[in-house]
Amino acid sequence: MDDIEIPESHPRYESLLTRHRIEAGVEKGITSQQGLIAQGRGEAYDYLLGEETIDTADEAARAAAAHLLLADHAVLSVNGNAAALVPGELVELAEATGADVEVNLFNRTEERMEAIAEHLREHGAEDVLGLEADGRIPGLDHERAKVDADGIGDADVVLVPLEDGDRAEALAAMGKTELVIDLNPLSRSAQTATVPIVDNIIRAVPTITAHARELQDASRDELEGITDSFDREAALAAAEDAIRGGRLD
Ligand code: PTJ
Repeated sequence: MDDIEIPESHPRYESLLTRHRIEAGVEKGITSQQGLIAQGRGEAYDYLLGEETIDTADEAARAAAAHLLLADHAVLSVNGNAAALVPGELVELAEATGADVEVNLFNRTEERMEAIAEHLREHGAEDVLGLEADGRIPGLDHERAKVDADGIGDADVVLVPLEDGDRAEALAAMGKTELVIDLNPLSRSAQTATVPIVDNIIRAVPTITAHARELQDASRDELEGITDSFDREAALAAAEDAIRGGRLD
């Protein structure tokens, strides 16, 4: 992250920077080894999407911003990949929307929980939830089910970037409004989301923040108009079409 030298003119600048961040995340004890594989999968979809935010992903990001602003209690769930790729950007999104930040891991270890919480604090987070682990997501086995009772346990709106499908389904079954960032429109996470944002987390988080800032003074009616008119099925279909159309270079 810090000692990297990739010329910005490189045609794959963003992709190389992303790889470097994930690698540094593994070295720092933040990202799991499986996170490398997950990133590779994501990259393949991103390549086919043209490595850009398609219009429907931008609309989804706007709907996600509106949900976060309307929420009674919004929580941004942070795993090892999200923490490595967009730590400061997640803190900014939390500030723009009043959401809490909670570390929530698929492969949970106390060492990684602590390392991620510390990494987020280094990037400006004041309160980082997830370490209490006094709540449970029903329907999951012990370690993967742990959440904070006054964090994700209590939230009505949760942003889950790069979530494992099982947990995304279990959170949805709890009746939470689930905002998912996932480059694969066919993944169970994207398919179960209230708002699937089919975009790279590197672009998606700043896009949601930009919409949230722009909507800061919007009325409840206006925000509800945005959430109600968002068509998740159409967004998923458009992303799938864009990927099938693919790119040939
Ligand atoms: O840090 P942990 O222990 O919580 O583990 C995190 C990972 C991501 C390893 C874990 O949740 C996992 O194994 O996830 P999956 O099942 O591999 O799913 C990850 C999804 O994220 C896949 O559908 C990928 O296409 C997608 N993805 C990968 N990189 C990105 C991405 N989506 C958006 N932006 C990316 N950069």
